[in-house]
Amino acid sequence: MDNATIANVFDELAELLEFKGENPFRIRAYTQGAKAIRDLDESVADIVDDPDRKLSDLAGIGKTLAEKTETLLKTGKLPQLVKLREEVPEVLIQMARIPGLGAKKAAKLQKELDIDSLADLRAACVAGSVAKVKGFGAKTAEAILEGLAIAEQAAERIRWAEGDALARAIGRHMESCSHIETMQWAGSYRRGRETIGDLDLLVVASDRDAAMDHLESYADRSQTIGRGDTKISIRVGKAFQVDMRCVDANQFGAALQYFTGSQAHNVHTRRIAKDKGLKINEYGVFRVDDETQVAGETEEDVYAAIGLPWIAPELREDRNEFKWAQAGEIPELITLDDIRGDLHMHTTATDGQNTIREMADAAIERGLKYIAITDHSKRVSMAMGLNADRLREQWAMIDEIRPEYEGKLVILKGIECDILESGGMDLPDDVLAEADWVLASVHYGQRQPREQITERILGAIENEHVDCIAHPTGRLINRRPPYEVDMDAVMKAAAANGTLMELNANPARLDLNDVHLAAAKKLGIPIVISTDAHTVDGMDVMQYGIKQARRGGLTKADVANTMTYKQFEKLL
Ligand code: DGT
Ligand code: CA
Ligand code: CA
Ligand code: ZN
Repeated sequence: MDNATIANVFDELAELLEFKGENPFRIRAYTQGAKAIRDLDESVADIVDDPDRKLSDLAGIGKTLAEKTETLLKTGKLPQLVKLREEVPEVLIQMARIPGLGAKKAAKLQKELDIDSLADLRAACVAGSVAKVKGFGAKTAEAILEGLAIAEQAAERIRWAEGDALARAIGRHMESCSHIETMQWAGSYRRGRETIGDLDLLVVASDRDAAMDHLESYADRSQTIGRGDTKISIRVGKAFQVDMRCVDANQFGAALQYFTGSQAHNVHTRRIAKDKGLKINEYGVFRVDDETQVAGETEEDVYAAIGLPWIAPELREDRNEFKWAQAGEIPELITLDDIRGDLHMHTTATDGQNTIREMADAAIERGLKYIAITDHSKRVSMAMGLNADRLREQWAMIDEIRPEYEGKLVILKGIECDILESGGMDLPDDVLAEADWVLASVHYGQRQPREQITERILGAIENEHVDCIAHPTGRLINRRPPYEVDMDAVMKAAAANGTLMELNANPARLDLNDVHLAAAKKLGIPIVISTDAHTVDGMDVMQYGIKQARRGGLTKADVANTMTYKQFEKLL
């Protein structure tokens, strides 16, 4: 059982206990434990197996949680959770989240009307049966309907790249407001989380009302949720929320630090401040004894006041950043400028839309020094995947083109070879042996049991011709969960075999994720950040991969395609 699965169990437990009105401290112990386990860059199962280590020695994991984890690992389930699930049906939890409903009312409705799903609830509201339940009435039924719509939409977090496009559009609009002196995005968007719940904008304005009016004049605004003296929340498009806060210039750094979060990071900064006799909040850093402000104008000042160097927003999740900061060892995170090669892209030979030459020219335009052409192998029949003959034809073509790019760009003969459902590679070893660069990926049989998928990937890692595992978990953000795979085993094998692992920069994939990347780094596995471009423009997604890499704490040295081609050739 991997860390994420264990963490999910504790989150669910917390949610159910919350519904039952349990002691909040107990609930918090579970959610904190879940976070600690999810963020951990080594396998919990390994720690439990290690006779020299104790799970409860880890920060955030108490004795109870450690015991439950062991039960979970040994038996695959938690009796407490099984019981709670029987007591509290899933639909009740969903109903309780609807604005205006709450646990008690939800339970009453569910029982009296025998509601099995939110769709049932909607139907019951529309049919008028909710209004007839004692203590409800037509008004309440209407409010529930409204709440349902919001709950459905609010549950949707958008991908970072979408949030980025939106933030840029709103940013351009706000720039034309002459009353705004300083403007900066905060929140999960600034931290580069893979999904964004809402956007948080901070401004210093000479006229706050005018600044808020200006936001309200944004063309795609659909609703103003609330507006006060310093804060306004609007919805743009169908439902996405944008918050804007106006702050004083001498508090801007403190507000930026506070609203960038994460909450867990902020809780930790407050604790550090307290130990130093200081208080830190959205207005500044203050001495506790006489309330004098000691910092607030810039973020650097805020961190310096509590004895820390500035911490990059991508690291602010209360994972390792405080340990690093206190030791003076904050990694110098990778930037887009560090990238010299792109080792995953498709052409018209399969499902790409541009030719080898077009991709090569686009790579040069983007300052790259080497690329690998990695079209699909034959198993991907929908994309006209290449068999050995067609692949060799493509390679002959690359041989022909290469002289044109001499001194400008190295074009590697690559392949994205499928790992077959039955195990083994889609192309014979003698073909793979001729390639400069072999990616192995799982596209089919993604619903196989964990052992089977893991075995398939381990087989690919052990194949001496495979250089890198592409999009290792197969997840599509907001669309498809990762396939079941023992990532600990995969990473250990990759480390042992010198196989590289991909961070696929496609904003829908971002695969490996941030926690996996930190784990890979710890094992010394070189990461390759690739665009998997299917068009010339597809090469522009590299930036999203860089964001994710930064969240994983990766530096230039951790990423293979930052090397010069000479160094990279040596690594291969
Ligand atoms: P999101 O919007 O769900 O993607 O995630 P965030 O991190 O942007 O969260 P959001 O928009 O609710 O709040 C922005 C930041 O403001 C958050 O990361 C930390 C800070 N913040 C908001 N509410 C609280 C709070 O109740 N306590 C503390 N300590 N910080 C808060
Ligand atoms: Ca937010
Ligand atoms: Ca917010
Ligand atoms: Zn691909």
